[in-house]
Amino acid sequence: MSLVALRYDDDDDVLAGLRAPRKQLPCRLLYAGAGAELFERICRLDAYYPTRTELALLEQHLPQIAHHVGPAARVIEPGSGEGKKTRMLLRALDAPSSYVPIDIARDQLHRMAAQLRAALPEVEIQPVVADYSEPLELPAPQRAFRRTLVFFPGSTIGNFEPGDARRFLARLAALAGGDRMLLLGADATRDAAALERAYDDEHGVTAAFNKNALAQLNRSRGATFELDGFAHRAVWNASASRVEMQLVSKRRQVVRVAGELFKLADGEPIVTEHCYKHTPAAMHALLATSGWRPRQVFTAQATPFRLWLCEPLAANRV
Ligand code: AVI
Repeated sequence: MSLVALRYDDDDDVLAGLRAPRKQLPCRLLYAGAGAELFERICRLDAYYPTRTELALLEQHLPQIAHHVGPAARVIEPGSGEGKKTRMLLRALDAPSSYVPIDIARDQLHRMAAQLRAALPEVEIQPVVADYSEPLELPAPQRAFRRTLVFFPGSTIGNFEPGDARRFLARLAALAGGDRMLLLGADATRDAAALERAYDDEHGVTAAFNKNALAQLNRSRGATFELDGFAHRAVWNASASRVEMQLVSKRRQVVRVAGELFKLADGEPIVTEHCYKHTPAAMHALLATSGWRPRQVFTAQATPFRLWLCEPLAANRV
């Protein structure tokens, strides 16, 4: 999920990113501390269309998806979040055997697992505290299952750089095994005005979310960022098919991070996140190079947001 191939050991990608000619920060900083709650607020904004579009798609198509997946599936979800979509999926599936949510946020994960156990006592819940963008092992299942469904909604695949996205989806294919399926939510919106509304909302929630990356560095790395010295900007880069979340320096300034000084020019951006918008052609190519192929694609009416239900690339269809 790092923006470019910077070293990702401990926090050194922070310093490497600030030393780069085009300054950047790892997008995980956005979600730290207050960031998780700010992101939940973004998801509730009218202007942020992906969440409600995907919820409507799930509402409409889950019966058909459940039919394809069949009974007694094990469900794996990297980055499980607050769990609304998960509950919809598990309720729609035919007697799912187990659910494995994978998330770095331990407290939120265990809270969500406890709620799910209460709501769906017949499903085995096996939470895994881990950074899902790194290699990981799954817990041994206690109950038999027929196939594994990987659930990766929310268009989070758009926050991976193209090479990272390919490696990640290939790793999920290996993790899920031979009899696997993938349900992936991905956005293909390329309307600059809609993207600007969604990523630079009038209520300033996305701006606060973006600046949380700096606040997090002030807390965790002894940084001296003055949040008022930066402006949130969301730039649609059509040729790269991505929204670039930036924090633009409002003046010439010097900041200290982990004891190192960094100079910023007036107007200089720090890139904090890329949000790629995958056209159908781009998604077909990404899937084909990572061990998957679409079985059925569900497209929203108002916006080109899609649910991609995928199976192994080499699957023999009858
Ligand atoms: C988590 N992810 C799918 C969001 C997106 O739309 O790329 C993150 C986000 N960044 C700003 N607003 C939302």
